[in-house]
Amino acid sequence: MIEYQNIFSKVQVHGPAYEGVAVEGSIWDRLKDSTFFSYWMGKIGDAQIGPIYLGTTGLASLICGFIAFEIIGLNMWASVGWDPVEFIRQLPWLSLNPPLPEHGLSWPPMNEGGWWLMAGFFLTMSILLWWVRMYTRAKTLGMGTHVAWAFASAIWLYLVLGFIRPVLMGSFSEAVPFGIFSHLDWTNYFSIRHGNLFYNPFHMLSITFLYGSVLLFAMHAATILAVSRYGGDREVEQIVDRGTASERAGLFWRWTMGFNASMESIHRWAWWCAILCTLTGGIGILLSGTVVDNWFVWGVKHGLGYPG
Ligand code: 07D
Ligand code: 07D
Repeated sequence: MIEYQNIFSKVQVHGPAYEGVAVEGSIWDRLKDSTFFSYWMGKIGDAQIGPIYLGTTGLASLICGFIAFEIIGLNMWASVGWDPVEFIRQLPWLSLNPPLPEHGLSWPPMNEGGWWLMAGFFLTMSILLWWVRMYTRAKTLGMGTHVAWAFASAIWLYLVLGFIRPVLMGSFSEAVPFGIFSHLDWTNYFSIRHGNLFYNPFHMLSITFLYGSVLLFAMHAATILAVSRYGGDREVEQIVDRGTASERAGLFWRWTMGFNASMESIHRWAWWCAILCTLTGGIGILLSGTVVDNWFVWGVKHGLGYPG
């Protein structure tokens, strides 16, 4: 059927499945026949699914993640007497808790935190192996390792919360429980225990970068969408054939606030803003209870209290 098409018609055009650039150094072959097209995924991104790279670290990570998931899930299920209906009904409130305080950093009985330690170990292995996978995949493709370092910043906060700070405090009971609401209760309790986390300057920084990331993301996404009618979303063309899109986008911001980020710098701003959220956050948590016991008292002492 012949249809009228122009460059603004919403059609999905695609050729034969593309295996991707050839690279050296992979020990596993690319799964050649695993590629397919999804019309609906094409609505939100690239319609071609695969080839996916599993690899040794990927497989090891998935296995470790699966073990952690099973330990957490089975402990939760056991906590409702193996009743499947209650398990589903109470799932958000179920929890696998860290060791009791009396066990300090020693290995506790399985039901008093041993399962938590084991799940934590496998979850951490899974996350670290996934990090290695991201790093090596980027290297193999000849890319920078920015994604891996961004992920490392999140892992830093995760490790501070569940491992580094508990070790410094001398007890795994300080760590976060595995559970939907129990981890929220833990977060609330942490703030109260340390005299209101709002007075922790690193919590302030972390929030600033969180809000900053959201603001930058909104500004960048909106700007590119606003010039996509001039081809602004087609980054390659904008680089080799300077059109009107980038110039308009830059001028818009110079008009409205006198300054514009460059096509490259906006991504550096976004990268740093996001990275610093969890980086400063991890510092804030690490200092709580180790260096500063009560952030409100600390704040008042350092001039954050009401001036009177
Ligand atoms: C959208 C990418 C997809 C990821 C998703 C999360 C699991 C957990 C495990 C049932 C943005 C997958 C979730 C695999 C299942 C079990 C045992 C990322 C996107 C969809 N939190 N937190 C959530 C984690 C901490 C806090 C939601 C993880 C700290 C608050 C989800 C960690 C503190 C609120 C979740 C972690 C804290 C949440 C949505 C690890 C301080 C919410 C997350 C490993 C930082 C929100 C009911 C999301 C909510 C929420 C997961 C750590 C505070 C369950 C995996 C200890 C205040 N957290 N969290 O979308 O609705 O992230 O909670 O450190 O309000 Mg949390
Ligand atoms: C948790 C990094 C680890 C995640 C990893 C992901 C999987 C899933 C599954 C793919 C999120 C592993 C992934 C396993 C795989 C699938 C499906 C990142 C994580 C490695 N706070 N607060 C922050 C605000 C209060 C408290 C940060 C706001 C209260 C504590 C953030 C408010 C009290 C901690 C922030 C507010 C309190 C924080 C988190 C307002 C509670 C932390 C940044 C408006 C009553 C954490 C220094 C982040 C931190 C943290 C925001 C209020 C407690 C900026 C906006 C006063 C204990 N808070 N907070 O990116 O770093 O987390 O603090 O009230 O530990 Mg807070």
